[in-house]
Amino acid sequence: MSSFSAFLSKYGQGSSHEKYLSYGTAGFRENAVSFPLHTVFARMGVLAVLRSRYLKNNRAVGVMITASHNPECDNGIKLVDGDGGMLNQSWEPYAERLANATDFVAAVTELEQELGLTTTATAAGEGERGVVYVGRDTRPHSAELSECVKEGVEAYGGVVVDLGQVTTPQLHFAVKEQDHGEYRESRYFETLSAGYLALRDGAGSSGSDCVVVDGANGIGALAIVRMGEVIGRENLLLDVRNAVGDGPVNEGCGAEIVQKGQVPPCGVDASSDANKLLCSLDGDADRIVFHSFLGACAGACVGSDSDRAENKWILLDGDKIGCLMAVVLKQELVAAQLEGIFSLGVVQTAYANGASGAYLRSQGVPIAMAKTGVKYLHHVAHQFDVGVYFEANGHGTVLFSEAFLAYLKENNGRSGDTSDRIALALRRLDAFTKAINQAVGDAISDMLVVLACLRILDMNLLAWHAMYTDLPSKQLKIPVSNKSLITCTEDETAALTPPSLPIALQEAMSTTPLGRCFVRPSGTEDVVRVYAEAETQEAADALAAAAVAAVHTSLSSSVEPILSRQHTV
Ligand code: G16
Repeated sequence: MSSFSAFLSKYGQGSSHEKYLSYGTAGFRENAVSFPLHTVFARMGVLAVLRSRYLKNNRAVGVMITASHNPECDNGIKLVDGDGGMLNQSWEPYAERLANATDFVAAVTELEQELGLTTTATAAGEGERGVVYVGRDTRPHSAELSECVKEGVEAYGGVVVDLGQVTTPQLHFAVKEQDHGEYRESRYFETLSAGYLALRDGAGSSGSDCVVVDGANGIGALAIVRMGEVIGRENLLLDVRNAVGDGPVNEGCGAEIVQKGQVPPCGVDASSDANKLLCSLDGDADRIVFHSFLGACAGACVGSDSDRAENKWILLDGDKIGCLMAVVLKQELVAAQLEGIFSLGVVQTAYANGASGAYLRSQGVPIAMAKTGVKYLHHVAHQFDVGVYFEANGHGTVLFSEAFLAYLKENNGRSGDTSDRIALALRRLDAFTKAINQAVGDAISDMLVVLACLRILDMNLLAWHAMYTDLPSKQLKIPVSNKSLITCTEDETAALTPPSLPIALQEAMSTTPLGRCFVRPSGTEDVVRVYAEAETQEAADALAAAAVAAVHTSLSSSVEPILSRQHTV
């Protein structure tokens, strides 16, 4: 589409929808069949050009078409900022403004003026036009919606770099790495694979790491096969289940149902896959959890004989991944004699199992808290030189400060005055910074780093699982039409409204040994999420049920007065 006026006649000036679209936990998400997403996506193409032009020097930004962990019928948009991170939060209201505008031209003109972008994009010269990297997942509607975004970019005078089908973290990585020249798809695979091989170099026995991967029927299944080819079967043996075409994205498989439902995905088998390291990605491969069926084993085992006889299934979630990485990083910081010079910390959310926090404290690793959403954790992790952040759902990464990276650059490889162990630790820390995707949580990168960490600690998956024992927990979601009636404290550990809700939750917790629960409105689905943990599984289940009842009661008694405060278009 060549002109902005043609764009306007195709997509219209006014709003295409009744509902007010909010920029949620990770962008806009709706049912792609029943909601008119095309206009919103085209408008986000325009917004992306504005952001890129605002950042100057043709700093590219990214647009990802995906609804990530949601069912296949949903689609959504994630905006990637010029540094490769999530869109700066100060721009979320601008995205909402354009998505919901009833007079789109007026809204764009107003925004241009507010941002001081005096030349209109269509009249801007080379170097000022704005560049947008566009990626998409494998959902059936993603290709068409991606065209809408591209039309918005081009009609508004921007330049599209179409990455095609990529994982969300691949897009983030490409945007972050744009200083290295033109986009080259292979750079992602080369960088991460080299980091992984360097990190595991000389650690543990030689030979391949073996993993069964549940690809959630999504894009991650394609990308991980490619990563396996680059790394080579002599180093990494992948057995991919739930690949693209095996079923709808995330249906019966993937990280979301495995972690939240605490059940194995389809495509794996309790007896033929016993004792194997299994992992599940989500629909856009930005999160991962590990799991396994305990079976008869020759060496040291955890779990009782009966657990193994029954092929008991165990889950190693984002908390366990964060703890594993923190332990390795701490060990290597100590070995490099850098502890106390560079800070290390872990960022968690209210969903973190209480046992993981206790474990980290016992290891002397400081913990910081953030509200749900990697955009919040990422921000908090910057307070450490080495900031590990993980949500229990498996979304996370490690960030390193500029000072720490500069120190590694100067000292890694220096010989003479460094002992072998110091030199090894510096090499490992340096390799860690390359194997991990510092732009965003990345299932494939996280998988490689976990495999290397297990080698470094000479730990099998059962020993990793035994690092600490999770408190029994239960997660549920309640479909509601009015989730905004529920509000929480900043850290999401306590409800604020409806007023009866915090009282009811407090009462339920007070009678439950080691009971902790909270509820919060989801930022990606029309549901209220419930989390409960307690001393026993029965108590956690009962506490979750009490929280569900409290949500229903409080909503039914407060609908009238609070509904009037809902957004209107
Ligand atoms: C997104 C966010 C995550 C968040 C998840 C669920 O993940 O990036 O940080 O934990 O949504 O959020 P909520 O509980 O608000 O629905 P993804 O993988 O779906 O993009």
